Amino acid sequence: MSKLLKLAFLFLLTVSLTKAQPVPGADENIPNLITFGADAETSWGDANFCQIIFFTVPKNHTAPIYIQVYDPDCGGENDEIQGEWDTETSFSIYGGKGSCSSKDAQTLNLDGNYDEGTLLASKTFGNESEYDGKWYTFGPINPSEGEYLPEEGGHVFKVIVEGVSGDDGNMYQLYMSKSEQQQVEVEGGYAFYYKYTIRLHDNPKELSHIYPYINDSSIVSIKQTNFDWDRDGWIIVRSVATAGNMMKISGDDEWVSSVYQIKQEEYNTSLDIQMKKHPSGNIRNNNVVIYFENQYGELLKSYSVPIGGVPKYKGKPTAEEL
Ligand SMILES: [Ca+2]
Ligand SMILES: [Ca+2]
Ligand SMILES: [Ca+2]
Ligand SMILES: [Ca+2]
Repeated sequence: MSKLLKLAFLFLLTVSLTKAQPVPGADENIPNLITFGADAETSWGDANFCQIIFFTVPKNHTAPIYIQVYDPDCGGENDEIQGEWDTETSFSIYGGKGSCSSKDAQTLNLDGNYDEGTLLASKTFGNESEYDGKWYTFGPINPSEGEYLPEEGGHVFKVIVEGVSGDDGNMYQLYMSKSEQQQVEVEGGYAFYYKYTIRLHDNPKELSHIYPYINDSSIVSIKQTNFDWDRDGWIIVRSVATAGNMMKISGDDEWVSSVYQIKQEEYNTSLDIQMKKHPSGNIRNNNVVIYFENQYGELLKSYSVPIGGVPKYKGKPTAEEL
């Protein structure tokens, strides 16, 4: 990233971030994250039984923070049973040098040193009614225990969610809070990720979004890849320069990719990747994986709140667009 773009990025962060700490975020309108136990079938929608989410605390925030998980258990409400409840899921929080800058933490699978850094807190949950439909709080955590990354404007924490055993789907939400008991935003804090494994809405009227950020003027194209979409509707890219272009969607237990050419106006803006369900509403409990790469095969960051705000198309639709 050029120095100018970095400055613009930090400026956009400070002016645009509100409601930035629930994951999934309010603007994403995604019901839940999901991670299956390691013995699950991939055809149920989770390709590799892990999820990694990053949280940034701005440099000027020095009071303790908390990482909270809604419905961390796998059982009762909010979760997907296969046979009987027998799934264990671990939630682990890392900080310190290398935890977030490590290339292995920015890849798709739990390979190499993905867990580099200092383990600050970890807990494994099974089918435990005590945590069913409730928030669990990790912390207090001192912001300085995160990895300081100037390009992110503060200290960054890594949360690794891993389906240790069993075959059920654990649905949950994450939150970075400045309160131990409640969900209270850390002003200027935000969350990002390189890959999302999520549950889509059942209601076809709901429109979900993901907001990858085009941070670098050397990006000429992005490749989106999705898994197990079950041909459920459409994935559409919208931006300041594109009224709406289709991206390919996958079938059952299948990976599919398509390429989108980046336009100059899109540098230093977010793309709005819209996930529109098929209007029949026949496809329920749909779990999917999605990620984005630049032309060098590097994964792009998506932010739970779009950097610079939700992009608004500024031109007239042309023939090839929707
Ligand atoms: Ca089971
Ligand atoms: Ca539950
Ligand atoms: Ca759960
Ligand atoms: Ca699916």
